[in-house]
Amino acid sequence: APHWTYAGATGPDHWGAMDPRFTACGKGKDQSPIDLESRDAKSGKNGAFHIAYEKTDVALVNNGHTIQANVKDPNDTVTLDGDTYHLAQFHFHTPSEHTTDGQRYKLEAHFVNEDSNKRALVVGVLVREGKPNPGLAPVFSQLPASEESASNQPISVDLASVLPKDHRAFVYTGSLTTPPCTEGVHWVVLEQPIEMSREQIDSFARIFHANNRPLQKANGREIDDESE
Ligand code: BO1
Ligand code: ZN
Repeated sequence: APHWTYAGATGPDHWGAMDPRFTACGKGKDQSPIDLESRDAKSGKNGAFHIAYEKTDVALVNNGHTIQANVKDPNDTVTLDGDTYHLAQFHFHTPSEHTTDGQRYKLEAHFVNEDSNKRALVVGVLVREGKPNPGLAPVFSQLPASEESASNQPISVDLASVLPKDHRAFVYTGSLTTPPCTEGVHWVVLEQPIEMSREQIDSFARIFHANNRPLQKANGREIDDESE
């Protein structure tokens, strides 16, 4: 089977038909990303969450779809509804996949966490153009431009300094935004964007011109707006 892409005959409109394992991409009713509307905000429904990220070592890979930082440290966690999720990796999309009140951002970071049952919880962080981001500088100064070019050097990233201070978020149930588009993913999209410089954003956009899945139908899903 041909590999999936973000445009043309193997682009998002065709993912569902490309492989029987990808049917959710075409037929799923709880797909991501979606537009998040402030006026839909409700509180308390899903219970509070807590993000506990700290300084951690990562290894960068270019997997052809994004640049992914694989995390070794099991100490980075998110808790939601009394369940603990451990950070496995983070990666980026340009432009953003989620929008808030129709607004699309330059970049979106996805922090992918898993619990002991392999259920995924993704923390989405929206990025606008502004000041250089010192916390992400160690990653964005050495983005591997091709699938072969990654070095094996561990990179230290202070994730606590990367997240916005305000942890208010849209919490909803959706899917992986790439094949196999598996549903049942907890999404925690932080309302407050972070800033990165034009140079930092461009260094990613030069490698991946557009690696965002188009908006999906909300189909009446409840979006809860809450703080930790
Ligand atoms: S995303 O954050 O919705 N863009 C996203 C998309 C795909 C994955 C993760 C996040 N992929 C899956 C891998 C699994 C892995 C899981 C959690 O991520 O295919 O093998 O267990 O890391
Ligand atoms: Zn992603």
